[in-house]
Amino acid sequence: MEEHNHQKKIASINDISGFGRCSITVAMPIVSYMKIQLCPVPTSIFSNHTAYEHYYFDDYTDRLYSYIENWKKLSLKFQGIMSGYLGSAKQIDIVKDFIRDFSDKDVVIVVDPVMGDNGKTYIKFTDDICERMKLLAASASILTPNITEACILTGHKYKEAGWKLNELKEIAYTLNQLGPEKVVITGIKQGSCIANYVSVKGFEPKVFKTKKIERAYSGTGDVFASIIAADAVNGVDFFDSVKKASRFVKKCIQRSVELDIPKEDGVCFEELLHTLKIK
Ligand code: PXL
Repeated sequence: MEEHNHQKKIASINDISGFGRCSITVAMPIVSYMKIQLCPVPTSIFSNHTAYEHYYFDDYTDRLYSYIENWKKLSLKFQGIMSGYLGSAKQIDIVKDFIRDFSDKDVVIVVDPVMGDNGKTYIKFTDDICERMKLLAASASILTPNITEACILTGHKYKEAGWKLNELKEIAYTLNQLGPEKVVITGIKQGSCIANYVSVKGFEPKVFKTKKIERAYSGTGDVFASIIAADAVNGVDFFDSVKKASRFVKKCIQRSVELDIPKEDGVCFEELLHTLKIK
């Protein structure tokens, strides 16, 4: 039988949104640019993501078992597995099964526990889905929640701003204790800056700050997680990777503001992809 594992690959279990730059339409170009083949496991197909007033969506959950079965028959091996938007408890279980069936200790597992932003859950995210996301988070080697999602996962009360370092330390510690060796909490508002809090088991936590830009775009978490996943597979140091991903996201937001792109349309990373360092 032919061998299909001559190049590094990441399996991305996420939705396909045709418009609004998020999920697989973001992960695919970024991870490919970083010299890794991205293999999508599409959980649903959306005309555009759910932050728009209307959207069409086709749930792919029931077809995923046959889809994944064929990857087993091809004996595909992945160096990375990443998950993003999962709109039902069943999809979360499918990701857990995928991790069980396709990973060993060398496989990087990046879980972006997409559930909400700005203190609110996205439409469709019930308490049951959030509870199951906690179980999935436990399987991650790298977890990339925003501060809203970090609060949901730990039961901490959300606040807009005014986060103290010891509060963040406690939240990050709780997330590390769930399982993931590496945690980065994104989008923490601190005065005129946005901070990312990075916690790696056995190391002192670090905080990275970038200047806040007064427009919050959809899909920035997907850009961030894609760079983190590709870097991890490429062997880049986690702290360096967080710095690089935060700076890239900031530049994308700046360019999107210059082009007056509506915030739901996501950031125009295409304009800047050539500036992203691969290693
Ligand atoms: O970027 C997160 C995301 C991904 N996919 C879909 C979404 C959202 C956030 O709203 O609706 C379909």
